[in-house]
Amino acid sequence: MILIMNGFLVNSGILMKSFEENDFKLAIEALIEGPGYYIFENAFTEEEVFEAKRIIKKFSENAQSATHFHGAHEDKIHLQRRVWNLLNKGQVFVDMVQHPAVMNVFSKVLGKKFILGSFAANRLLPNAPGQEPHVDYPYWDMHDIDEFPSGINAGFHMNCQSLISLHQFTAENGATAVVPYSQKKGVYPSEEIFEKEYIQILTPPGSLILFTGLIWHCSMPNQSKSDRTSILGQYLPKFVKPMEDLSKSVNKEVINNCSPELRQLLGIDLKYPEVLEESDAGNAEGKNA
Ligand SMILES: O=C(O)CCC(=O)C(=O)O
Ligand SMILES: [Fe+2]
Repeated sequence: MILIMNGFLVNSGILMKSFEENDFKLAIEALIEGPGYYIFENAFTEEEVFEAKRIIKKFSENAQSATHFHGAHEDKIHLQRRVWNLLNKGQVFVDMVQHPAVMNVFSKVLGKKFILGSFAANRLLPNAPGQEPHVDYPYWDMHDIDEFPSGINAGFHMNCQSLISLHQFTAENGATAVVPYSQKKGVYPSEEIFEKEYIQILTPPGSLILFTGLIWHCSMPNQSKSDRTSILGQYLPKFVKPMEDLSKSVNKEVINNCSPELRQLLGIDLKYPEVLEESDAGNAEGKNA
């Protein structure tokens, strides 16, 4: 899509850098067997980053919305702003959500009909305190292990995340912290171990970081004088219930214009749960169905 902004021609549909099969292979290995994350630097153009920041700023100027993992800093919660349901807020987000690296890598880690559970922004204003170390939905309340099936482990992944850095991410402005290889533990983070073992992922603006939701991670305090914003995509195997109710909230226009990739992400062709007594008679499952 071509946009004209402040006299500049902006092609929000064109990706700055294209990646190859081998990059995807390395990313899959990194997520499953390696450190649990992989960085695609400069995956998005300056224009896309500019447009995304502009829209996120507009939607988060005054609004306070639902957020997570701020138990220790209730008094500063206004310094961290979320913008939910980004797919309704601009074509740039529709493009970002289905980046080829996301589609290729996550189809191997999560299964080829994987879906989207959330696409939202996390804007940290100066002095935002960052988050508690955590794992992501659906593992995020694993601190109460009794809510989970007995024997739950990291044998396969029920969440992958994309994180797009819209600013240069630095130690000062709260670049995302992770504990490499912690996704293999399959347990809720220990704050003590996190403190000793975390590293921060430093990236230029427009980078795409892929990681598994089981990696111990969090946003760190923003001690700089400017904003630090990320876009977070949550991707799930086809059988995990999404966190944002996208089937109710994504606009008809977005759905009517969606690519096959976005159609898959929105789970439009998935059948279950189904009212089976009203379904066509006959065999619907099995190798020959
Ligand atoms: O913005 C970040 O660095 C990460 C945020 C995050 O992990 C979350 O909100 O679940
Ligand atoms: Fe997270």
